[in-house]
Amino acid sequence: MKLVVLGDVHVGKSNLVIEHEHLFDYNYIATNGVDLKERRFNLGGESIPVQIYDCSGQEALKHITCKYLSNVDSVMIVFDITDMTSFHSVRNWYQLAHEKCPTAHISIVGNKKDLNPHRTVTFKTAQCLANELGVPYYECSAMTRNNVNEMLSEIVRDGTEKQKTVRSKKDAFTAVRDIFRFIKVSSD
Ligand SMILES: Nc1nc2c(ncn2[C@@H]2O[C@H](COP(=O)(O)OP(=O)(O)OP(=O)(O)O)[C@@H](O)[C@H]2O)c(=O)[nH]1
Ligand SMILES: [Mg+2]
Repeated sequence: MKLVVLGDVHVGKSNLVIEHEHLFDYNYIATNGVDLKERRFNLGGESIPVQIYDCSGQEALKHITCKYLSNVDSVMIVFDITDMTSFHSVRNWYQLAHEKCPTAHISIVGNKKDLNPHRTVTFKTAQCLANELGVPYYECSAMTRNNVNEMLSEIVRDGTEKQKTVRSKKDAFTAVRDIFRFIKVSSD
């Protein structure tokens, strides 16, 4: 499964997708381009391999991100609940994802929940945007790991399910097209 992580700079994308708590970095190390991380998720006893494409939030590096937006199964759009500007960018990241990966499962994530007293984006505001875009909304903290693994497992599960539906629709379309081709050839 291919999962792409989008969102503005400094919202916590790289720290969100780390495998172990002790890897959390209090220092900010900007992602340069796109980092590929391989992780496995256990879903109902099955170990699912996931390639996580952790993208830079820098506007100047968006052209690099765009190169990785084909054959994507799932897109996570992250913002920082204490940073309204990063929330305002969610719509732009959504448009990019929707345009470049129309069949991908998309979700919105409000990170840095541990900074709740300083939040500037309410849960309700974020949930409203997610409802409008028809995608799920999650909140978590990459620092305390609150809701991170639960959320990632759910995103992997839903992304996998969606791809199964997309694939079976494609198969049905191909089968119907082949039948029509066969009928046409037979009647010629
Ligand atoms: N308090 C708090 N700080 C966090 C959390 N997640 C990340 N940070 C901090 O936020 C800063 C940015 O985190 P990164 O994970 O590097 O952000 P990014 O979105 O990958 O940034 P770019 O790679 O530049 O796009 C770092 O200093 C982290 O320590 C969180 O859940 N809570
Ligand atoms: Mg990063």
